[in-house]
Amino acid sequence: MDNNNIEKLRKQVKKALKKDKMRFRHTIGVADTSACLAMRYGYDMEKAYIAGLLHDCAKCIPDEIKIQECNDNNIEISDIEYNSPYLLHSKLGAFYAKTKYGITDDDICSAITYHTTGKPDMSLLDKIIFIADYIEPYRNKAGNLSEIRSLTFIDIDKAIKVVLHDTIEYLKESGKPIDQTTVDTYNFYKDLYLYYLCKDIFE
Ligand code: DGI
Ligand code: FE
Ligand code: FE
Repeated sequence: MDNNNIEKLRKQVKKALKKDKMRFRHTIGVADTSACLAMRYGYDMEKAYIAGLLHDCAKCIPDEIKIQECNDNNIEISDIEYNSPYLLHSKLGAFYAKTKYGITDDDICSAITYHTTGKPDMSLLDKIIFIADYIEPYRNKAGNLSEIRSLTFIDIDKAIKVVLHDTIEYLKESGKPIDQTTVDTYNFYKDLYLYYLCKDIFE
């Protein structure tokens, strides 16, 4: 890895997240976990580490500024995002990765954009960041964490299905609006075996 570049990004993110000390600790947890998953699934470790480092870089921006920054930079805001502006930290984070952190790699920007809701048929890096965000060592609130952690290293797609299932249940219980992308992602990973079956039939 280019350790000088990583160190530069690490310091910059630490500053951006200084309002919330736990957030930087989480960020390092996600970067480390993403690197481990890159080793497991044969992905570029440096790209995974950088995406992990930057995934929440817009998390500490106040909600009204998030909305303003999205409006100023032609980043579309859905009704659900207006109601739950914290969701915007993903899209805005990808924008900051490009504009403030000098990231030109589309795979990294995509993984940041979709790290909260996921999306159907994610790239390997999208999946690594999505799941690393949920299982990194400092996370301790969600249920089934130890099962999901070991499942992630056996079958990342199945682990993603479980995470989405549990997230949707949590959102329902807490009465929060559910983004259509979250639902679409769950349906995709729930029926993944059908997708592969049909792919084989039509190819
Ligand atoms: O930023 P983090 O806290 O590290 O993690 P994250 O970006 O995955 O955000 C987690 C929160 O996002 C968690 O409380 C669940 C919530 N979330 C995920 N999908 C949706 C959602 N919230 C709403 N309202 N709707 C969604 O579809
Ligand atoms: Fe996040
Ligand atoms: Fe996160």
